[in-house]
Amino acid sequence: MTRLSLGTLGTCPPDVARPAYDPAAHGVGIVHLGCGAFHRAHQAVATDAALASKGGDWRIAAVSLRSSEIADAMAPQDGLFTLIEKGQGGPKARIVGSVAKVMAASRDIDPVLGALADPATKIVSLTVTEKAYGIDRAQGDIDESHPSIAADLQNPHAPTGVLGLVVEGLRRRFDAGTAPFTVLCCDNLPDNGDLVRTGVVAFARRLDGELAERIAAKVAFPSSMVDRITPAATVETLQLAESLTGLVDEAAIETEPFFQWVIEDRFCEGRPDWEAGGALFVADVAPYERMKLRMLNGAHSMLAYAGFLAGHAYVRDVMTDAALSALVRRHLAAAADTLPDLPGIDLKIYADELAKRFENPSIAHRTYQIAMDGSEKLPQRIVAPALDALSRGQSIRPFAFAVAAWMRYCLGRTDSGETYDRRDPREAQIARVVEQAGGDASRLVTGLLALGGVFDSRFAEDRSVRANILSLLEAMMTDGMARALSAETAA
Ligand code: CS2
Repeated sequence: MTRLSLGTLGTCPPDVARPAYDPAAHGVGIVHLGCGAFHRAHQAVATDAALASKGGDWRIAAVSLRSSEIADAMAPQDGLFTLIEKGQGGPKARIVGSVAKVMAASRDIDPVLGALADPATKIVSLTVTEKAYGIDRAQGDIDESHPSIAADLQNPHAPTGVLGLVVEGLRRRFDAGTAPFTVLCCDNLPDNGDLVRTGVVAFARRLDGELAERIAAKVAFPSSMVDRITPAATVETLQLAESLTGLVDEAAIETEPFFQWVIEDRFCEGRPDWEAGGALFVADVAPYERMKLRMLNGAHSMLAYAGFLAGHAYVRDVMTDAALSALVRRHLAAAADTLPDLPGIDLKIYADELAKRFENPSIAHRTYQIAMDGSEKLPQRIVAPALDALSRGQSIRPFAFAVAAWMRYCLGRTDSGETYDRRDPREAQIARVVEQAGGDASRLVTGLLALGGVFDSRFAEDRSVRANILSLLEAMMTDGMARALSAETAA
């Protein structure tokens, strides 16, 4: 079979959309850290539309930070990949041409640093997941015990972590008299622009006070809210891409039709016409970000823990479980109640649309995938809305339920006794708490609530929060998740 590439692109059947521009005619203007499925389904697609609409040197040099797999997959394809949209009707394929190349940082960091320092680079965007930053969110500082922060502070001119790379890139630019790039965080973190700014400036301050001041004064860190449900690609994804396009594509991805990107329009050196791809530019992203983190992501985390333990491999299966889907809707409503009004958005309609997206029968989104890195996700998804619910006198039960499900998941074994890997950056601490609790729900609650940086003390020390979590966790541990779910819906 023939491999997808610029040379073979023309052989695709006519119903496969192709770049409406000549990819090779556009230079690179963006370095993107983190070339996972989400980036390819989101920023790369919006950039593809921007290139088609207004052109410009805005192609993307993507960086894969840990593995070299995606770099190896995309090199023979000239950076092209197939995006398969799965909504109502059959799957639709589109070839995306905005990624010029993918560099594997773990193999060779020099080209990455070269791209960061290149005057042609105007934007450095990021989808690296919550845990990659190494920011101590409670203290508003870097976490010096984070492995890549610790390594990069030791060796700042040959960094491998996110903050180290951004700071070294900016240092090289300032030294060469080059204007700084804009740093655009696209991870699911609250106030993500300010948060990354705090981390970058704090990291730079450890190295050089003057550099830190220049970054603080000159670099733009717009916040952005990103949304598109994109499961990890599987062998079936690649097979489907081949059957739709007639070409072998090792980097194909599948995603839902829905796309949302809300961005603060503060860029130091210009930006692509991302509006052409559906992006919305606003003065303040925070209300959109909170809505999405609390409703979509909060419900996702809750249903991932409860669903995985109730035997549901995929989100769509969760939505066919009457008890659990009722709890998903309860969670969406409770999260909506913690939010201020957002002009033009009806949160009830948004909640209904989310439930429909979760139900999408053609998207195979694993609950186990969403369950990953819970200790990094719960603060903004569950704890923050719970604190608002507490201060408004609203019920905290749905949030306590989500935390209890996570705690139950932390035990690392299903109701039938099968073990699984927790996959959390705080694995060692969680394992210690679980071991010391020895199957006692109360000790488990106490130990996990005390994990550093996860639960705000106002949440952890609230008597009703603790009592609700404990009774729910006891029910989950004694009766099993399926019965606990029915009991909770009946309550
Ligand atoms: C999910 C998100 O894995 C997760 O934690 O909640 O990746 C979610 O699918 C996206 O944020 C949707 O935009």
